[in-house]
Amino acid sequence: MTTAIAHPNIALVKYWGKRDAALNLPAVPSLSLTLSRYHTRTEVLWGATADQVWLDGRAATPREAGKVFAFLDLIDPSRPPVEVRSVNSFPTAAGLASSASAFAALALAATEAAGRPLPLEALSALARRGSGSAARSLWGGFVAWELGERADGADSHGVQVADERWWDLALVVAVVSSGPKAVGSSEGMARSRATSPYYPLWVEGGPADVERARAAVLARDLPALGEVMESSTFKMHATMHTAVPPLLYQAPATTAVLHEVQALRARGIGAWSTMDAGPNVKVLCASEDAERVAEALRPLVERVDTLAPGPGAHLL
Ligand code: 2P0
Repeated sequence: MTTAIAHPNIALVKYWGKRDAALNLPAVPSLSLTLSRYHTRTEVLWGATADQVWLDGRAATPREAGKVFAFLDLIDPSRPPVEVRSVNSFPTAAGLASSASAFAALALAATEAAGRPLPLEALSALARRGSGSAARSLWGGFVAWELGERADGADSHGVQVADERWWDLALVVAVVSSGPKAVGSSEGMARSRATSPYYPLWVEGGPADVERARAAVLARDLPALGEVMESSTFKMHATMHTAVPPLLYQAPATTAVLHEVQALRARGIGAWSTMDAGPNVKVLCASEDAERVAEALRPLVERVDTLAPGPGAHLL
């Protein structure tokens, strides 16, 4: 058994839209923060008695297993049977980027188990084929996912901007609902691209947002990072709301949290919101403000988790 651990990441500047769906090549660059504490732990036995996938202790559905086996075939098309056991320490499929840590951990464990280890950038490009956001979970801290120019996608991978020790920030996760989302990200992205009149503007603005975020991280300028993160979030959700039929990932409590974060800021606490393809809100703030932010959000939601910048994927 080869075991790898990877942590999810939350995009501060979002990936939403593909220029090539088969290769998972993004229409926009993105920039994320890898999280502490939450993780996926994946064990791979290369050369098992039969192909098997276990997720959180249960047999995977045929659809889930099919995605895993297609991914393993990318590593070696004439591979032996493989057994995969993967466990998440956090709720899956609720806009908490479980596919990012899942495919980052699988890419690392499976290439190692197959005796085909890869350098980090190639590993990131491989993880991207499983799920786009997984390209960013190979590194800790702040990670940009570059668009790349090559048709085969080999240069569309993560690049570390600053590691997890660079900046003492917190991400307070307000868990509105830990159930699975109604419309998966790939389908939602395709719908925004095909039907939202705002989608071209969204794509046009992506590179400048990543550059603003990169500069803010390097300058440790939290108001600048918070502002571009909120702007990217709401522009992405505008392409969701204006898709046909509309994609509404928010729940009523989501809006309550967004208002509370604005109220916190009006009281002088530096806190900024982001949302993904789900109802949960993640709030970026200085670690010294995290408890005050968490306290304000707790009455509004199911649960509040306070996370810090976390490390890259690693083998055990
Ligand atoms: C992100 N999301 O940048 C964006 C923001 C959701 C909203 O990446 O289709 O599971 O597997 O490439 O990576 C979630 O989408 O999508 C995602 P696929 P993925 O984090």
